[in-house]
Amino acid sequence: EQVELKPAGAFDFGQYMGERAQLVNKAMDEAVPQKYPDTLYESMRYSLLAGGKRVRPALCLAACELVGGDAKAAMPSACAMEMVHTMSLIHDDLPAMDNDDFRRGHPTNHKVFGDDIAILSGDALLTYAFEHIARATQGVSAERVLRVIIELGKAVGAEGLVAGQVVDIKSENQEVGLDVLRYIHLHKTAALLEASVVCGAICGGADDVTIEKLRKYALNIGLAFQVVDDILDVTATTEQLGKTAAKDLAVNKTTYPKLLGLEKSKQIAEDLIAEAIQQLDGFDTDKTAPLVALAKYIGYRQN
Ligand code: GRG
Repeated sequence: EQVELKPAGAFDFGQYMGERAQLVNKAMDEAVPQKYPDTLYESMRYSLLAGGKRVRPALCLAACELVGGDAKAAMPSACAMEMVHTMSLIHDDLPAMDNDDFRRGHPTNHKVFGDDIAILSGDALLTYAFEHIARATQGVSAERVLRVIIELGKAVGAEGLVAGQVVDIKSENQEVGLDVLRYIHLHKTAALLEASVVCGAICGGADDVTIEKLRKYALNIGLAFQVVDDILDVTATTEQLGKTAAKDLAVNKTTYPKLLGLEKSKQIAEDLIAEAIQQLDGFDTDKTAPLVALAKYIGYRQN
């Protein structure tokens, strides 16, 4: 799958992300080699190595480097973020959830391997993510590795992704307010972006004040990601399907544009990105380029 990322200013963001994706893909290929039982590992590797922008690993490595760490220290955490993200997509695509046939340009995991193996390979990726952090992280104190595991556990479980997905499912075909919409976005999307940045910073040796600044950066880009997604849903659907189909789709789902209108939603996305970038004040400007560019990419992407 082609990854299309626009360069932001002098810093070549497209090239940066391409290089990072290559490093992360190699590390994940080595972390999850093909072995017995064949079907299980084929299913895990099918989704893990199927493309994707690798935004979460990139955030994790960039945060580690921003606070003065070596990216190698955060690589197992970066891979773990993508393992969790991938398994959440495998489960999200199942007939019992979103029932999707395609993901990242390929047939979904359950379409190729069946629902049973898709559930189990998702479970295996989720548990292995934690094992991999504990086993493979080098040059980071045991106390910091423990903090990383706690951060990721919180982001994924009943206080994170799973909670967001439950509230999302229960809100389908219902009128919900901005508070519920914000809850869904914070838990389904922002939580794992937050864990990616915070865990990278912890591996890089950051102090608590720095970690909390970067947490705020990540929460803001996480929320912006979903607001922009909602905006693109309206604009892309209207363009691609025509107005009637767009309206049909829109009845099932509450979105920012539905609650606040397109213009106000765009303003909110812009404000969130500005507030995220503001958190990077005080760091070395030549070191903040990747996180600034990632925030701008999330805020101003066109698809
Ligand atoms: C996590 C234990 C556990 C269970 C899964 C199904 C579920 C619970 C949660 C759903 C989470 C979900 C699908 C959130 C949406 C995440 C999101 C923003 C996806 C798109 O991310 P991109 O654009 O995608 O980074 P690529 O393909 O580039 O990685």
